[in-house]
Amino acid sequence: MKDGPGQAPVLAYLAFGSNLGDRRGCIDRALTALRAVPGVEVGRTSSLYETAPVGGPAGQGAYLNGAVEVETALGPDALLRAILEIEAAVGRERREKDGPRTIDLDLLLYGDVVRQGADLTLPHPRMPERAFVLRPLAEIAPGLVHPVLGRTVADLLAELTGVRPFGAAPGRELSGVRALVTGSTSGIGRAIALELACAGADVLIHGRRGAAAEEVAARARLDGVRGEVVLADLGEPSGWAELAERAWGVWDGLDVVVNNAGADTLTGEGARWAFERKLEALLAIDVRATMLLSRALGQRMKAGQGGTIVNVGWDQAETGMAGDSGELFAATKGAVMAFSRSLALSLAPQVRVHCAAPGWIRTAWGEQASSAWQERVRQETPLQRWGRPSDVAATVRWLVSPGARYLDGQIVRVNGGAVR
Ligand code: PH2
Ligand code: MG
Ligand code: MG
Repeated sequence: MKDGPGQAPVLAYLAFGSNLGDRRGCIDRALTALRAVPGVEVGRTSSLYETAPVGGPAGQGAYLNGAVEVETALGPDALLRAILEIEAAVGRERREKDGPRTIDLDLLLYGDVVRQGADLTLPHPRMPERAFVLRPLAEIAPGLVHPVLGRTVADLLAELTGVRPFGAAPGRELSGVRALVTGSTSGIGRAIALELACAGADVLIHGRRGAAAEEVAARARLDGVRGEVVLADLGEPSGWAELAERAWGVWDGLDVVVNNAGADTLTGEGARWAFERKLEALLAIDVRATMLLSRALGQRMKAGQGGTIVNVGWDQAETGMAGDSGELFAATKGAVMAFSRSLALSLAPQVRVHCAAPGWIRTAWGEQASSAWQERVRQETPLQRWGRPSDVAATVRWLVSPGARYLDGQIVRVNGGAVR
C-alpha cells in the first residue's frame, strides 16, 4: 500500500502503555498529540488498566495500558512516523529491550492490512498473546476480526484468559436488544446507532443512501453485534410503511425504535428552500413519518415482547426562538414532543415512549456557524459548550436501558442545562 493523501480513511487501532514517571500524564499528552496530527481523527478510547510488566528487566513498575481507535487518511508508514514523533515528544528513551518507558505507542491494526517488515509488522505480531493489549481493545472493538487469525478480538481475549462473558456483560447492558435508528447515516443518528451497538444492541441503520448506511453498519459490527441496513425515503407518502415492514422483518421483531430522521432544512440544498417548502418537508418527515412509524412499530411491540421508543424533539420548542428556523422547529418538533406523551399513554405498560430534546448540538450546521453564533451558544448554555452527537447518544442509551425502567413519557432535554 502506498502512503499519501487522497485515499479513503482507514480505521486503525493503537495500543499505549506507560510505566515511568507520571504515567497518566504521559498518556494524556500522547493522546492530545495524536488528536493534533493532521489526517488523524481519534475515535473511541478504552479505559486505562494497571498491568504487571511482561518481560523486561526485573523490578520495573506496573504499566498503565489502553487502546485507541483512529480514523486516518495517512498510510501505515506515515502513521508510524507520527507515532514515533509523539513517543519522542513524551520523553521516550530506548535503552534496553522492554525497559521502563514514559510512553509506548504501538500500531496494532491498520484496516485489514497484512504485512511484514523491519519497521512495521501488521497486525502487531504479539497482540494475540498479550492481555494488556486485548483487554482494552476488546472494550472498544470486540467484534473486530483479526485479518490473519480470522477471530474476533473478544474471542482472542477469551481464549487467552479462559474467561468468556456469558449473557449481558458489564458495559453491554443492551445485549440481545434489536434496535432501529432512523436517519442514522450521519450526525446524531449515527452517534446513537453506534452508542447502542457499543452497549451490545443489534442495530438497523436507516437512510436513503446505501453507501453511507453500509459504512455505519460495518462500524457497528466491530462492536460484536449485528448491523444491517434498511433504505427508505421517509419523504415519500408510503416510506414509513415500507420501513416499518422491512425493519420488523430483518430480525423478526424490534425492541427499540429511535425516530431520529428529520428533513435537513439547515445545510445543503434544503437551506435555500422557501419557508413553505421547509415546512412541508419537516411536516412530512419529522412529524408525519415519526408519528406513523412509531405507532405502527409501537403497536407491534406492544402485542409482542414490549420495547422502548425514543423520538427526537428540540429543547427550544417549549420556550420559543425567534426566526424562521425557530418557528419551523417549534411547530414540528413541538408536535413530536406532544405526540410522544400521548403515545406513551396509548402503549403503556408494555412499551415505554420518550422524547430526547437536544439543544445546541454541533453537527454539520454548527461546524460552519458564524463566530457570533458560537458565542451565543456558549452564553445561552450553563455548561458553556456545544452539545455533541455523543451527548445525545449517551442519553438515548440510558433511556432504553434497564436503568431507566421506571421512566415513561419523559421529555429529556439534552441541552447543557439551558432552562429559559
Ligand atoms: N509492553 C512491552 C513489554 N511488556 N507489559 C505490560 N504490562 N504492558 C506493556 O505495555 C508492555 C509490557 C513492550 O512494549
Ligand atoms: Mg509495545
Ligand atoms: Mg512500541
